[in-house]
Amino acid sequence: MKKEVIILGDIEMGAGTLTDDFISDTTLSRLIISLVKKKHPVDLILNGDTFDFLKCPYITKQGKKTYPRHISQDISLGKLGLIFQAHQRVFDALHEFAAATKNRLFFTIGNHDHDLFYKGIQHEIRKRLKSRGNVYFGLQYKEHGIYAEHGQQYDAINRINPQNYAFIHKGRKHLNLPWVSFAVISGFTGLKEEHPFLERIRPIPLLFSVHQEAKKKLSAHSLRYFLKSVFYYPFRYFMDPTYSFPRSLFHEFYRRLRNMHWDIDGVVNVFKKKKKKLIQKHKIFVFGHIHKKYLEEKGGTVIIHPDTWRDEYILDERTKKLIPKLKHYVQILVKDNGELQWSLQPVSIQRSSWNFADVAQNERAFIRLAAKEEEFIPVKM
Ligand SMILES: [Mn+2]
Repeated sequence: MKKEVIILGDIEMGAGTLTDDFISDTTLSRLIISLVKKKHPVDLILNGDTFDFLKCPYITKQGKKTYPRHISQDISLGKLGLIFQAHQRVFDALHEFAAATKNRLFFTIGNHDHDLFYKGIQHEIRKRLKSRGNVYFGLQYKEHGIYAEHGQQYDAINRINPQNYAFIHKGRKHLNLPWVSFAVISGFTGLKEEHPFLERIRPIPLLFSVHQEAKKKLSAHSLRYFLKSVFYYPFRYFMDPTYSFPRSLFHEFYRRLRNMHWDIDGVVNVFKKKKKKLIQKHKIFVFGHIHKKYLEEKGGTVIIHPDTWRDEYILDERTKKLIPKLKHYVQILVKDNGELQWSLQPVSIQRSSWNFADVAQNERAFIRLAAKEEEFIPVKM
């Protein structure tokens, strides 16, 4: 065999606080270590949203927890330090993986880790992993007829601008995030701290149907933020680009607000329309972003979403029980003759199912319990 390619995404590592939903450090580091033992070269692609910089707090010099919307490289570096601390085992495993120069590690950039555009962030990650020139950052991975990217570019409201990943405001460089990302930072991190567990539950419409209070709260919250973004912020903060509202997306946001539509729209159909040429040149396509398992095979081409590595649950409509999602990765063997053999591999985790009613009563207790079941040690909260 020439090479093995492993693709997984949406790990969303944060600072280990209430806004961090990644707790599967044991399972993920075990998987990475299993790759270290392989004799052949391995390309490991962490396919976007590897880090959740968006919901990761920044601790000021005075020790205060904040969620700033003006994200200079120093702010990003501060957050990265917290993420390294909270998820040491994952970075230790990645370091072991990258210690063999036959292996290569790719971070594709997603909407939650836009900060990876900063050269200083790339440098710190390479330093932490003691890279031997085999750690890469970019928007896509395309080799051996395999194409992987996060997928936010086919989602109108989360689309980023790679040519202008940052802007200058008051003489300093800050990340140029999509409007939704600024809304998450300023409008929703507080709500996430209040309801840290509810946000891990899918499908969202079913969640709202059994928890009217959460629906009302989110609805009121979003409406307020939306109205301010259109009628107030652009005037109050006229010179500040983080407050500019994309007029072209007004109808889209309005529609979503009216329908309480919080799921991410599928990216596959938009990709197919926009990238016809690219599709002809590759055989296997892997995306993230939507946090749903998806598989489509047709005429020798396959499109795969391996789902998320966040701690997420499916609410069972009949029993009202929360079923923990499995984790998945895409494994592709590149044979000596260039032939590709792919599979979508599930990774089982030992987890309990809980009654939704119990969880909703005491979200923080169940956040702690979930962490305990996966041997993850949260930061004091
Ligand atoms: Mn994403």
